[in-house]
Amino acid sequence: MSRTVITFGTFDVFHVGHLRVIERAAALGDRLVVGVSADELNMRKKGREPVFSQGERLAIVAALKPVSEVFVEESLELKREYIQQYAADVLVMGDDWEGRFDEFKDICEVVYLTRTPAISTTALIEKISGGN
Ligand code: C2G
Repeated sequence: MSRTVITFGTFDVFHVGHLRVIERAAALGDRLVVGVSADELNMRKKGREPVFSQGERLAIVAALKPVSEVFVEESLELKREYIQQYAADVLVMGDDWEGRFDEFKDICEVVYLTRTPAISTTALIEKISGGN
């Protein structure tokens, strides 16, 4: 039987940390579905607009070889619905979210993967805007 993995993220200013988590998530099953957070969700969550729009972020993630399907994550509160809608067997998140999604262990496996060290969208934005 085929195993569906689901993961979520903003994936703004796409970098190798994003790629690694997507590759490792895909390796846990046969089909990887990725929820890419909506611009509006980002404004609510981080108080700033992403550098790349949700359409651009979706296009980048959808073009990756390990990704089978993408959708727009409209709300953090809809995780259970998304897991059910995509019939996910495994929910994968980076360990910055450790423990936060344990409530879904009743409907799927929940796996937290170690983040790739020393790289983040925020650090990249600072580096680029600082010019060093
Ligand atoms: N990530 C990673 N290593 C990094 C940076 C990010 O493994 N150096 C992982 C994060 O842990 C996450 C994914 O890449 O699993 C996407 O990261 P973000 O774009 O920062 O996602 P976030 O804003 O945390 O959105 O519903 C949950 C949210 O949509 C998650």
